[in-house]
Amino acid sequence: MASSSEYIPPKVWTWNKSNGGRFAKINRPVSGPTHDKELPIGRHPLQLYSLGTPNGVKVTIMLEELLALGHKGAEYDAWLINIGEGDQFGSGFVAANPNSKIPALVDRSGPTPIRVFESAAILLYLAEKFGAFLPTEAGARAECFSWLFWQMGSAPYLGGGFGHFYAYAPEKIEYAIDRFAMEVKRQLDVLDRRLAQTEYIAGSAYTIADMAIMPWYGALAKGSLYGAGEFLSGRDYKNVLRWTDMLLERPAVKRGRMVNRTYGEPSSQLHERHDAGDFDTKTQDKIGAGS
Ligand SMILES: N[C@@H](CCC(=O)N[C@@H](CS)C(=O)NCC(=O)O)C(=O)O
Repeated sequence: MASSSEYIPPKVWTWNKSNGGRFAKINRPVSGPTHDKELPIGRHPLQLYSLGTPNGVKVTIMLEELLALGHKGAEYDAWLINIGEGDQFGSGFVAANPNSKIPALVDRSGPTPIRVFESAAILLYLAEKFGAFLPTEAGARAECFSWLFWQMGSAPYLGGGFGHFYAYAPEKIEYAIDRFAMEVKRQLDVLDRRLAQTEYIAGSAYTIADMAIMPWYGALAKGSLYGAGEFLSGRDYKNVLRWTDMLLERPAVKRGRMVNRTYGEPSSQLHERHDAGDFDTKTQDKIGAGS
């Protein structure tokens, strides 16, 4: 096995700011704000501060699904948080999420603003607030919780583990890629076997568990995450692909995936969403790339 030069950990770890990783500029061993910056507030009850990554689109899919069901209280402003530039370390964002990661939601519909962070917490908060996409029958509800939290526990192996070492680390370390490819393929197999039995991940109903899992594992199997579809033989996970394709056809999923998106076709990027009409008038192809 190819190995990188031998590393002997020192007695006490110290912060080497120039470790060369793709995120060296923003990764820090401490939390808290680095600068003063208030968050903007729009006119809708819900204020979302996010970016169109798999964790971000879970929430914009949910909001678009709620609006499609007719829940007017789910109207939202989606503000862009540029994590590459360190927006997540502004004082206003840290007040909304002390963990400095997108997505963060502030519900301003009541007398006191309510902040929610962690994508699954946001999905659950919205599902409970609007009584939607979360089964009420105990067994189905438990199944939905189980798969939702399966995603929260599993995705860091996919993103922070596999994705990091396969796509972003400054050198390709066989041991690390091997270890995480093995685990991520196992996770895909867990999903594939489940989806061989049920239409949606938690059973016969579409729930927040589907919204949480598809942007990560569906995208991975289809080859649109880390360019790793072929490497992980994504085509083998036929039930995952069947379910992903079904979800991607939903108009609300299509809209949700456009919000706060800063890559891909300009027509698929709606950097900020402040009105339902923005999908028709404010995508990057309409307002000019680079603006
Ligand atoms: N467990 C969190 C993970 C959120 C997360 O990792 N967000 C990433 C982008 S997908 C982020 O904001 N990274 C910025 C940073 O680490 O500084 C959730 O599900 O909300």
